[in-house]
Amino acid sequence: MTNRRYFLSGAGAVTGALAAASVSKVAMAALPEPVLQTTPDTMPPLVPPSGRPYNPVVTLNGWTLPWRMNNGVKEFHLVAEPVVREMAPGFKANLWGYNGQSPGPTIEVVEGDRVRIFVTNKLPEHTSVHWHGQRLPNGMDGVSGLTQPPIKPGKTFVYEFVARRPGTFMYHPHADEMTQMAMGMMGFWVTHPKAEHPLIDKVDRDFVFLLNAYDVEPGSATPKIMTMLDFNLWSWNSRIFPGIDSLNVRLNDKVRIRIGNLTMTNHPMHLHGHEFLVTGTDGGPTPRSTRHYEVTTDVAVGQMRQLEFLADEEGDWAFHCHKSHHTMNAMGHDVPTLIGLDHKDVARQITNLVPDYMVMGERGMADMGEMEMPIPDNTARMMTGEGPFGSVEMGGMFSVVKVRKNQKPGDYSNPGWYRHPKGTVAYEFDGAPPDTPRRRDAGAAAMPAQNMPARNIEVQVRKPGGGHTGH
Ligand SMILES: [Cu+2]
Repeated sequence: MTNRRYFLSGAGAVTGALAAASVSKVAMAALPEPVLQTTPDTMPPLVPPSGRPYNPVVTLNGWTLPWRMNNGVKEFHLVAEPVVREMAPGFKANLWGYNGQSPGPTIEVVEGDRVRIFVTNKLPEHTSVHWHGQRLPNGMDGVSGLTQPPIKPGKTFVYEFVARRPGTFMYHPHADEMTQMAMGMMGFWVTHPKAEHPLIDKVDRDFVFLLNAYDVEPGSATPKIMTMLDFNLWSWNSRIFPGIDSLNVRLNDKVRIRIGNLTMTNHPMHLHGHEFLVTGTDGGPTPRSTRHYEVTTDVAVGQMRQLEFLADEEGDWAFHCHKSHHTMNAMGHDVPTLIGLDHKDVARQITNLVPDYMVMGERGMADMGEMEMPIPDNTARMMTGEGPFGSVEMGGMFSVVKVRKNQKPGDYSNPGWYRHPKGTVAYEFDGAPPDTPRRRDAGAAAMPAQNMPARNIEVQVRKPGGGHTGH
């Protein structure tokens, strides 16, 4: 928490805060001091210092925005600005975000809270903030041109509404969206229930993150904003594996993971070793009768999903998007499949022309995890991550849920690699390969093969010849 600055208590009251209107200089002086975050580390949960109590969430590689109470109103200050985000160790990207990071800080409130959010625009172009999924007055919905004028560079607007329903939400601009979301402007929002809720269970750990994607050419640092589908960095909270922190929990903890998708494609999220329930969607908590156990659930574009499970199996459990190209980092996409090809001849010929030529992929792509290949500066490795048994050969949307008996309640620190009990790890068989019995009779017993056709048949294809006959 050392990198956080908190609002000074007793800061001047904001008077005459105009909803969705720019604020005068006098009012600006009374704005809540913007709180900035300088590291991409996962910050501890922000235990609410004021207002109704709740069990705070933990933002993966992110943080929660502090607020100040002003006559019963929770006041936040978001600053839209260019940021440098370390997406993985050794790889920094020039993004746009809020309060020093992309994504912006998580906003956490309680059902029924009146919330006032000051948004200061330090971008080179206008912006707005849409509070994705919220019930609110139409003029607070943040659609530039439709429900408000855009927030010009240097201006501050005020949004004010009551957080009417509990659930999982997001925020993002609704002005030049293509650019601003491709550059990383987005954030998470959680509204906790104000009392015990029949459909919202208490959990021990509550993690949140956004799915986002960038197209940054290897060796450069700024995303290409025109990319529609062919992104090369698939990230959680603008981090890529192995830069994504693990989700560290205590054995038998009830765990909730809230996910929002602000990419241009869907992501089937897959958890190893446990089954989870989808307890919440865009519209709030799901009716219990609709819940069923899953190990993968799809999060479509623009959707939010809440997964819940009992972490009752110790270990290091992979948690990732199941689209295999989304667990890889930047690399040219035009690499042909070369498995089984013998390149020796080709390689020799090419090496005569291009001395540095290197063949990739003739035994699959796994070599890429360990290969000491020269890559441009400021480039994330394609697939990497050093595990206790070697390279994990992953990138992108991948992390690990670490379940430990000795993890203390409320301790989110990384416990290190799991120590497997003796005899519980897959091992190399060093005897003679056993003879696998196989059935030799075609079709086996259930349905004997008919052996048809009995003789070779010559297929004659007659192509339409001559001109059309004009039918
Ligand atoms: Cu995916």
